[in-house]
Amino acid sequence: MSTTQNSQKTRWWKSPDVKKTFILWLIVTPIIGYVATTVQVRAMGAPASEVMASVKSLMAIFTWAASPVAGLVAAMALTSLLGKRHYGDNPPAESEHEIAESAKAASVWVIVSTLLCLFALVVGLVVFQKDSASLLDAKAMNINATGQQWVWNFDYPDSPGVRSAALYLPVDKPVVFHVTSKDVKHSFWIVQMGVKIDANPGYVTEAAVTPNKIGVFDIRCAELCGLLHAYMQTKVHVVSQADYDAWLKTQAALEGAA
Ligand SMILES: [Cu+2]
Repeated sequence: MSTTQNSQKTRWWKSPDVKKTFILWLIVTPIIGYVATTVQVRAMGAPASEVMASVKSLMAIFTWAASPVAGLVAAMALTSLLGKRHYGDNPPAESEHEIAESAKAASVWVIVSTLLCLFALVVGLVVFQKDSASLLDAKAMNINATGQQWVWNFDYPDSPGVRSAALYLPVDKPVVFHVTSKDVKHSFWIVQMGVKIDANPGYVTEAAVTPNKIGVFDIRCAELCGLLHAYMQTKVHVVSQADYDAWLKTQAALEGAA
């Protein structure tokens, strides 16, 4: 049964190459999904807020949702690279490319892509919504975060006069960041808390989070802002409420003495 000679009668999905691709797709998809999810989720580190935990599971869901697409591309590449040899002066007949003109194949592709995009949009919006819920929390504390080439400074409007280069936050308390910049565009990023928002000169942007783990976490700039952009980083110390109050008192005393 040769596909070259009887290609008009042999439907594309019955071709041996398509069957081979399909079987490879079934094998490759779970491998890609598992490896990509494991590597990616490990690389993201342990979350220090509920938002970051949601972002992590969202990334895992998106990776699994994308793995059949990546799997199909890999399966087609493997079939072509391993199965096909140089054709020389005898390229396959045009009719072998029937799949390229198949309305059915195109429809399936468009519908599946649309569903995947809609799925990503809806699930993403749900997490995004959760992300910004603390912005409306009346009990939330306020922090002014100001970026400038190439440092971050933090002011504590609830304790006037207190300013620090490393951020201090009490655990389990919602906090709203009012973010701005003194010079160029920066991006305020608390890596393990899933907070990342632009810091624009002459403009205040807001982001909210509730740190839920005591520890020291990373703050970085996530917008290329000049020569020392890569070094524009500091730490956030998440401490107990008692430790936070003690730290504020010390800072206020230092401000008073200065
Ligand atoms: Cu930067």
